[in-house]
This record gives sequence, structure tokens and C-alpha cells, in this order.
Amino acid sequence: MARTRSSSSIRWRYLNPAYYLKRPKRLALLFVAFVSISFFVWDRQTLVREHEEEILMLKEEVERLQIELGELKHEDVVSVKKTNTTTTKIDMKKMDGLATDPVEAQRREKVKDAMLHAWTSYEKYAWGHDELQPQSKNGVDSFGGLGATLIDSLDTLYIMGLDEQFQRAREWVADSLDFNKNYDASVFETTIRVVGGLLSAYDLSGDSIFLEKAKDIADRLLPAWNTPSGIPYNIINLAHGNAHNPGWTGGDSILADSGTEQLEFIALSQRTGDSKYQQKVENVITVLNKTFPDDGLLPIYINPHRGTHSHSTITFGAMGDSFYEYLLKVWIQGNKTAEVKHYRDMWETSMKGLLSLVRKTAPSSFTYISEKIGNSLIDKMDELACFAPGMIALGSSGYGPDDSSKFLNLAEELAWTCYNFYQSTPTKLAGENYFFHSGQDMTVGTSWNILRPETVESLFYLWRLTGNKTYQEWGWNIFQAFEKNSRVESGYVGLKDVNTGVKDNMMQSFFLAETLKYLYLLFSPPSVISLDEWVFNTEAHPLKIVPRIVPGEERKPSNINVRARTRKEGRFGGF
Ligand code: DMJ
Repeated sequence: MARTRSSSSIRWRYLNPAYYLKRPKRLALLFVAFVSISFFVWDRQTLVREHEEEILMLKEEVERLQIELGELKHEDVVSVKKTNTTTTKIDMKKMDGLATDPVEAQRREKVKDAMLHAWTSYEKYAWGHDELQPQSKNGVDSFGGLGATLIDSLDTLYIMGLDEQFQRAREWVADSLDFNKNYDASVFETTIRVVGGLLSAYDLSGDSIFLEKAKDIADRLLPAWNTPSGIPYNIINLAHGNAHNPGWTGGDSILADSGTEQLEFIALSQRTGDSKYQQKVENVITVLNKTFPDDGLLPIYINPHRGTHSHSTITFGAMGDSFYEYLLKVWIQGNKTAEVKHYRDMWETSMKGLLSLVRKTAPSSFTYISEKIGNSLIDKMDELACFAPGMIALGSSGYGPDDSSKFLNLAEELAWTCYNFYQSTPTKLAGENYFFHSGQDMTVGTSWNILRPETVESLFYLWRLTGNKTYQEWGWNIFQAFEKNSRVESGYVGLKDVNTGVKDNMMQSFFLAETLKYLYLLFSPPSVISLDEWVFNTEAHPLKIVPRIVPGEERKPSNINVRARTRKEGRFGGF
């Protein structure tokens, strides 16, 4: 017991301060131990606090990224994944969830409703025919019975998410579309509407039936290029392949009709891997380039035997227009590479020529593009030439900064003039062409309106390229004028006279292919058919930009849409 008591009192003496006061070394040791432990604990706590702060920050970062990812996913639904080798598809239904301006969304719906009205009327009264005559409620075969309106509408239906309508049209293409017609078809019209419409439907949907049909009709058109110069005849019999030019041209080929097949035939070569289509149409540009004038302005008639131009009108309107448009667009379609540089060069030369045709009205100083015969300028501009502001804006970014803004300004000035072609009439719809007499600004010449798209096409490009919402307002005003004057019980009609509003009896196929599509895109996010990934043919059919094929070095076709896909397979392109 005595031993226990004495060892316990020895243990407790360490708690007695007097013990340390007598032993300063141990006191110092104790102090050092206390400071070290305190520092260690403080250090741990600081670390924990810092980690907690870091975790909080990371959590916030994760949340922010999740929100961004959500937004990007929405974008992806309506855009097309940029890839050279995968099929693309857009699901427009998801657009409803997009956080766009509510006014834009409402306007987009109104345009979609207009398309539905036009399409439903066509389905009801003109199914399978080229065009609908809405007043008499019947179909007419203005293009040989190729279902022009149906084919022209495929991509518009697809982009608008009108799936059932698209599907019914697809079945007609698969089961009833027959090109073996003893009919003298326009090479130009058949190419831009039928080849272009089918290729666009193929690029969007991935359904190989469209490519098969595009190849079928292109093969029937191809003999038109078998001329001494390679400049095509503009008319060909679809069953027999006999080609010729219309009598009223005096045997000549028309500039626009001969130089507006490049995009479609190059696209066909890319998708089939067969360069023969591309070779025929690119040769036309090579031939024209040999005698290309310094101002890049070609008269509208070309001799298909000699490959030289005849003395005739120079214009950015009827019969000239899309030749210039395709010089620029083939350069874009060719990824702006060295291989297609001559297209850009020719286009820039033509733009110098265009500048020489630009004049201003008095008293309001509207800028317009005049026409030319010989050395004389004619103060006239077609509404058809109102595609030019869009084309100039599209090409402006390829210049250096000074020229770029100069051309963009010109595009904006011309678009203002074109918009005023509409605003200056009682119906607020443009006539077919305008004359400019000093002191009177603009006067309608031919006063019909056949639902043409060129002005809204330019508004679409200008809105996309400048972000200026004014162009949306102008487009909306034009749309409302169509609604007011052209909408009838069974579709849409043109006007015989924009002054009186008297209606005609024709719903042109380009109203569904172009006018309504450009209006719809004017109120859609820019990622829908992005201009970085698609190029529109002159009938507003978007073609996917893919790598060029080099003739003579044929390889596997560009692998966009190489296998048929049904809509049930879901989205592709990474949505
Ligand atoms: C369309 O067929 C095409 O836009 C063509 O280039 C010109 N004419 C019509 C529309 O007006």
C-alpha cells in the first residue's frame, strides 16, 4: 500500500507548477511542445477551411458548367454537328424548348403555319403535280410532271419539323417519282429544283432514296453538256436525251441557265464518288474564264459552239443573276481552298463590274444596280437582282477589312432599296422590275408579283451576318403583306398587279422552297442551317459543305449519309 501511495504521488507531481519552476529545462521543453501542438492544430484547421472553400468553388464551377452544357445541348438540337464524315440531322421539334426571343418564336410559328397551309392545299388539290393553281384548285405540270413543288418542299418540311408531311412526300418520291418522261425539260430549272431539292433532303435526312433519285435525274440531264464548247444546251428531253436551246435565244445558251448547275453537280460527285458530274460543270467555268472580261460582266447569251458570249444585255437580274451567285458559292462549297480560288477571283472581278453598274436615285438616293447593253447603262433593276445584297454580304468577309466593310455597306444599301420595292406599292408587295427616272425614285415596270424570294433571301443573309434585327422587322412586314394579299382558301397566289392587288392563280414552287424557308430561318437561331456548314443553292436548298473530290483521284464518296437512316434511329451527328 505504501508503495502504491508513493508512486501515485510521484505521477501527480508533474501537474504541480512548482515542479517546473525548479526545473527550467523541462519548463522550456513543455513550452515548445505546447507551441508545436497549437501550431499543428491551427495548421490543420486552416487546411480544412481552405479545402472547404475550394470544394465550394468547385461545386459552383460544376453548376455553371452544367448550365452551360444544358444550353449547348439545346443549341446542338437545332444545329448540325460539324464533321466531314458523319451524317447530319436536325430535330426541329426540340426548337420549341429553345430560349429564343418570344417574338421571334411567335413569328417563326406563323411562317410555319403558312407553310402548312400552302403544303396542305398542295397535298389536297395538286399532289404529285408540279404546281398548284389555288383558285381553280388543280395541279399543273409546268416542269414535265416531276413533282416540282413536292421536291422543292422536302427540306423546308424537314427543317420546320413537319415530319408526317415529310414522310408522305418521301413515300411519293420512293414509289411514284418517275423521270422517264418524254418531255423537253429546262436543265437549269430541273437542276436547281429537283437535283438540288433531292440532295438537300438527302443531306438533312440521310435517306439514300433521295440520292438515288438525284443521280437518276442528273444522268438524264448530263448529255446537255455534250456540246462543242462544253457550254450546255439549256433544254433536254428526259427520256431520249436530245438537247437543244430555246428558239428565242437564236441558238445561244443563257448565262444563268448554263452557269447555275455547279453546286448541285459538284455535290452529287462528292456524294456518289463519281467525278463525271463535277467535271462537266466545272469545265463550263474554265471555258468562260478563258474569255472572261476585265469587269467580270458577261452578257446573257453565250454561243455553245464557240463558248464565247454574244452581244446582249448584262444584268444581275433575269438570265444573268445566279451565274455570279454560283461563282461565290462554289468557292464556299470548296472550303475556300486553293483549288477553288479561281471561282473567288472571278467573283471578285465581277464585283468590280457590279460597282460600275451601281447608281443612286433622285431624290431619295436609293442605291440600285443598273443593266447594261454595249456601253449604255439602263436604269432598270429586276426584283430578281435583289438576291445580290445577300450574295455581296456573304462574300464580303473574304475581302480585307476596308473592302469588306465597303461591300457590306453596299449590300445594306441595296437591301434598303429592295425593301422599298415592297414598301412603295399599295399592297406592300414588290413588282417584277423597277425603273429609275430622275426625280421619281423608283417606278414599277412589270407590276406582277409571283411570290418571289430574293428580297427575303437577302434579309436572311444580312440578319445572319450583321445581327441587325431591323432585317427581321422588314422580313416580317413582307410576310404580313403576303398573308394579307396572297393567302387564299387553298394556298397562296401571286398578284397580277401589285397596285390593284388582283390575284393570279399560281402557287410557285419556290414560294415553299425559298420564300417561306428564308422567312422561317430569319426568325430561327443562326445555328439552324449554319452558314459555316451549309451552302444554299439558288433555290434555297441547303447543301452540306464537305471535302472536294479531285477528278482523276476518285475515292470513296464523301461519307455523309452513306447509309439510309430512318427517323426512328434517332438523331445522329451527336445530338
Ligand atoms: C428561283 O427559281 C431561283 O431563285 C432562281 O435563281 C431565280 N428565280 C426563282 C425565284 O424567283
